[in-house]
Amino acid sequence: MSNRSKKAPKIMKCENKFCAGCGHSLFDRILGEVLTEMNIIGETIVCSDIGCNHMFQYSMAVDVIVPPHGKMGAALTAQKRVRPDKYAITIAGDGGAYAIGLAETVAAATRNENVTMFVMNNTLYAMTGGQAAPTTQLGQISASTPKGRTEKDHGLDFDVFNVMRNLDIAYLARTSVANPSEIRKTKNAVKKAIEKQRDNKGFSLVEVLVPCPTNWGLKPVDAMKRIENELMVRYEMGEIIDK
Ligand SMILES: Cc1ncc(C[n+]2csc(CCOP(=O)(O)OP(=O)(O)O)c2C)c(N)n1
Ligand code: SF4
Repeated sequence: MSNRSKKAPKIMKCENKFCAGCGHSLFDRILGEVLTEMNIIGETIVCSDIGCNHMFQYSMAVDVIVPPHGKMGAALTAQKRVRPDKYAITIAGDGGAYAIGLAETVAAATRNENVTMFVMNNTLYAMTGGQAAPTTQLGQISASTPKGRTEKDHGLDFDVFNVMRNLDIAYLARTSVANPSEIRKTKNAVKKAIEKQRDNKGFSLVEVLVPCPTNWGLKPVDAMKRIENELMVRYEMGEIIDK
């Protein structure tokens, strides 16, 4: 029987610190492979938001800065203007990018800043204990919606792409890590988003639907099924803007 496992690139310097079955780890491996294949590790600074997503920096050997939570759109803008010779990339959560940081995310997109945002959407604030975020789905149980999110009490969930799709930006895509085909699409989107920055095309954002089995109260395999059966059905998937 052939061994089809692929060795992790050297940029992944040690085992990650995420819970078993966490989607952030899959994304980090994808980003590590893309930075390695594009040969731009030394030319990249990752602007890391606070959240479980920030734990990439323990296992990925790349330069990192950590601005205040949610301010990635502003911090990336500053970073790119001060060091235009470096790729300005962020890894953020949906809480950071779409709640506390919504204004900064949309403002950076409105200016079509030449930066790249990767937003891990796990439909809640994971690191602080699983509270509801704008992305928490109707009916979803979270630490702050113990009976499930309702329109009456918590409002409808918010799809930021309804705003972003109308802006003059270089690239907007939504993918997931739910199966091998989606992982390939994510890798392709990550590469394309970074290429837009390389070619000075402007702002790019890739949202990746990732499981949080711990706060969802699901086994890892069932958390992946939730992405396929619920989230990938609810959201528009694929490339929405590609200029
Ligand atoms: C200004 C500020 N407000 C709040 C917090 C507390 N805080 C830390 S992480 C986090 C939420 C993280 O959720 P998300 O961005 O969705 O990332 P995830 O943990 O799900 O990967 C919050 C509210 C903080 N660190 N700083
Ligand atoms: S709490 Fe959720 S998002 Fe955080 S490391 Fe664990 S599985 Fe991942």
